[in-house]
Amino acid sequence: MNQDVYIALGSNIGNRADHLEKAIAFLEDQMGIRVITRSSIYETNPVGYVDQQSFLNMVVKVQTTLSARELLDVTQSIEQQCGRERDVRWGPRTIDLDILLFGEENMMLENLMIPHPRMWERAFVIVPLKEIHPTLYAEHLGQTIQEIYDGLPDKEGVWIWNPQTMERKSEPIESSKDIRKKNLQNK
Ligand code: A4P
Ligand code: MG
Repeated sequence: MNQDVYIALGSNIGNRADHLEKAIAFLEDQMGIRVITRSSIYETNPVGYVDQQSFLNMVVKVQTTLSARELLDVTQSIEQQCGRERDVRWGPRTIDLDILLFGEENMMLENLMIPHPRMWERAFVIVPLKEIHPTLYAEHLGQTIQEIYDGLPDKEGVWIWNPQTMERKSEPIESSKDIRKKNLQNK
C-alpha cells in the first residue's frame, strides 16, 4: 500500500544545499519511494545545541510501499552515504533525515518514534511542513499544521534561504508561491 510520508531534512556542515539535494536524489532513486512534493529550503537558527552553524532545513512528502522500518533503514543509509558521523546529539551534521509522519501510523519503538516526538514544537520542521500541507491534521493534538504553526513562538529563527546573498531576510516568512508571484510581478 502506498503511504503518504513526510520527511524532514537538515544540514549544517559544508555545502548544505548540496547535501539536501543529494539526499533527495537518493530518495528518488530508491525502489518503492516516490518524491511527491518538496518545500522551499529554509535557513534556521540551531535549536538544542546552539553553538553551531545555522542549518538548512526542508520537508519532503514521499509516497512509499516500504514499511516504516524499511524506510528508516533507507534514510539511515542515505545519511551514511552523505558522510554523516554521529558525534554530539543535536550537534552539527552533514545530513539528518527524520521521518515525521508515516500515513496514520503511531509507533513508539526505541529506534523509531512516529510521529517524530519533537516535531510539533520545532519551527524548523513546522514552517516547511505548513508550506506543503497546511491542512494536514495532527490527530492526537486535534489541530491542523496551520493551527500548530500559528501557535509557534520561535518562527523568527526560520527564514527562506537566499542562495544569492546568504543574508537573513527581515520580512515575514512567505510561501514559495508568494515569492514566485512576486518574481513574476517584478519581470
Ligand atoms: N529515531 C527515532 N524515531 C525516528 C524517526 N521518526 N526518524 C531514532 C528518524 N530517526 C528516528 O537519531 C537518533 C535516533 O533516533 C536514530 O538512531 C533513530 O533510530 P540521529 O539522527 O542519529 O541523531 P540526532 O539527529 O542527533 O538525534 P535526533 O533525536 O534525531 O535529533 P533531532 O531531534 O532531529 O534534532 N536545529 C535546527 N535549526 N535544525 C535542525 O535540523 N536538528 C537537530 C537534531 C537539533 N537542532 C536543529 C536541527
Ligand atoms: Mg535525526
